[in-house]
Amino acid sequence: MESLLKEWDGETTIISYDKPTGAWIFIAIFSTRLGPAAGGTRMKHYSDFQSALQDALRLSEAMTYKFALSGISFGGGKTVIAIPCDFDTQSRHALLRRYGEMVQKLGGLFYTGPDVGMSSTDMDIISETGSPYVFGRTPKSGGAGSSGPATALGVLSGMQVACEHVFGERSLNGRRILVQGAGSVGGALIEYLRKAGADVMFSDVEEKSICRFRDDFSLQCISADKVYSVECDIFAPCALGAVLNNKTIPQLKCRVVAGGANNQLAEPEDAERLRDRGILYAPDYVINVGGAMFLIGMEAQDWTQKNMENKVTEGIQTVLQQIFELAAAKNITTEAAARQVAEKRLSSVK
Ligand code: PPY
Repeated sequence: MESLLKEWDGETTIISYDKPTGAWIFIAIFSTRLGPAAGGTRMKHYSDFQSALQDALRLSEAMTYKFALSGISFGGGKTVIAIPCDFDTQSRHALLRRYGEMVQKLGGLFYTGPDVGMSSTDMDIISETGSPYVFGRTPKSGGAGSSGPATALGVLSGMQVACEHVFGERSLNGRRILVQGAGSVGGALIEYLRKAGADVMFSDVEEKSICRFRDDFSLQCISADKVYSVECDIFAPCALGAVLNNKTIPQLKCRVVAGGANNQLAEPEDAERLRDRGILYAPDYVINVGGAMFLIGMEAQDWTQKNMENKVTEGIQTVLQQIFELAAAKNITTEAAARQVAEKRLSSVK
């Protein structure tokens, strides 16, 4: 734990052990340079304490770059609630209320919302004690609801720019696209892609998603063991992190990687591995910011739905184009180019 924290470049980490449930809560605040830190709360089981902490630390860094590139005046943070494998769901409500109290005590240093393992209903519970620092409540409770479709819209916009770069045209019509994970982001992305005329395949382990997209939509379902080696134009990771690594990258048979999942690269060298294989990578935090823009824009800045859609689409396309051009001009990876653009924005603010 000591070395993880020493090597991390962020500002503050708050660690709490929730005795009644045995859950660990990690609130990582990477940067408040552009404004109060914001980022989702991820709740899941981890094999060990270290990997849960590491997830929070890395995700809070990505949030910082996300906001820096999107022009939204928030800093980057993230919470991981690491629950034990025998977690009793009966205790969920009380745990979320205790977590809300922690957020409340931070007094606006950190704003949160949903991430993996969390829903709008959970946000309603957290805001019972954590209000007004909670985004993403249900519409019934005054929130904007699910951010999945907005994230998907941003990913779609990023794919169009990537296609222009690689194939010379933005259109996704006829492109063979594999979506890994058909949950709230991947599922919405599949719908956008079908409307755009793409030839969509998907991969998921949840029976409910498989039934919906394979049986109702008649889409080809790719088994987990083949997901990295299927031939396609675009591979879109929309589920887990670290799916791009030294084992999977050599198997890929795509021209573009563009998806909604956070922290897709297992290690920094994976950006070079992708480039060496001639695969154009649209950095995850550049194209998956639509959800954060949706939550903050709709709930804190009075954007209309149309307004939000335009800002997500145009904002992501402009920045991604700039990143691809910078990467080509300087002969660096798209990940390195994205970082340079983000760092520039961060250092322009005192
Ligand atoms: C993410 O984009 O990964 C998020 O965590 C979204 C978000 C942004 C701001 C507040 C809460 C959640």
